[in-house]
Amino acid sequence: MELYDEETGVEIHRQGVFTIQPIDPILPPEAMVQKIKDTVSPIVNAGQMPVVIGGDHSVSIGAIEAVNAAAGRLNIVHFDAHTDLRDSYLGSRYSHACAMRRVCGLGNMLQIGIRSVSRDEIEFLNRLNVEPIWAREVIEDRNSAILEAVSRLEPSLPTYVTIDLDCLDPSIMPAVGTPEPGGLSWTDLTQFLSAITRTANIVAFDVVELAPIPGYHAADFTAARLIYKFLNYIFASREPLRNT
Ligand SMILES: [Mn+2]
Repeated sequence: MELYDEETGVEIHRQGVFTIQPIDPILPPEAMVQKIKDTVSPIVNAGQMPVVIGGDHSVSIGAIEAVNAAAGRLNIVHFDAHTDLRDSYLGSRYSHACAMRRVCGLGNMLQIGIRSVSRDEIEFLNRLNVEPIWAREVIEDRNSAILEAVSRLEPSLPTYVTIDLDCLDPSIMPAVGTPEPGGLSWTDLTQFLSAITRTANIVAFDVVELAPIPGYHAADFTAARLIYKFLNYIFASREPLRNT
């Protein structure tokens, strides 16, 4: 992967990227949430930006709780085909299908790219009086969808972005557990991230749900490029670059 970003001119690795050891999965799910929270908290408290890579979308719960504990109320920007607002799924309240239900009380939730939802989830959204930015709205008119998203951020709040890779169309991101047709393009997603980065103070993000298909490396590469692209957007708007 090319480390120079052709769009921003940033080489984020010069700012320093440190990869910690993977967190071993443990049971039960509540204990895993706590373990992720305990891992992310010292990173936030040290003033660093955690980038959490899953795995199952439930990894976002502990990460968002850790950032909320340190930074208070958040904008929580959620890219996904699914709302993940079930109260429980297959017997667990910490399933990937419940990730946003567990954390939506920690801030101002904005969901983008949604195109698969249950009746219960719609009723829950109605009670919260919020509506997702649907995938079809992005595809019909990306620029107005971006303006809508930006207008719904609370500028004073630190911002956590969680990206379920199934927000992308399966034609470019088939390597997910629950693919849905009619998704975002690479340009849709990156233009949203660019606009959000210019509006809000991003303090952490995650990229989740990659389920690699053996022999199909395009999806893995896309996930890696997305992480670097987003980091480049974030840090392009901050410190001047060191050109050495
Ligand atoms: Mn999803």
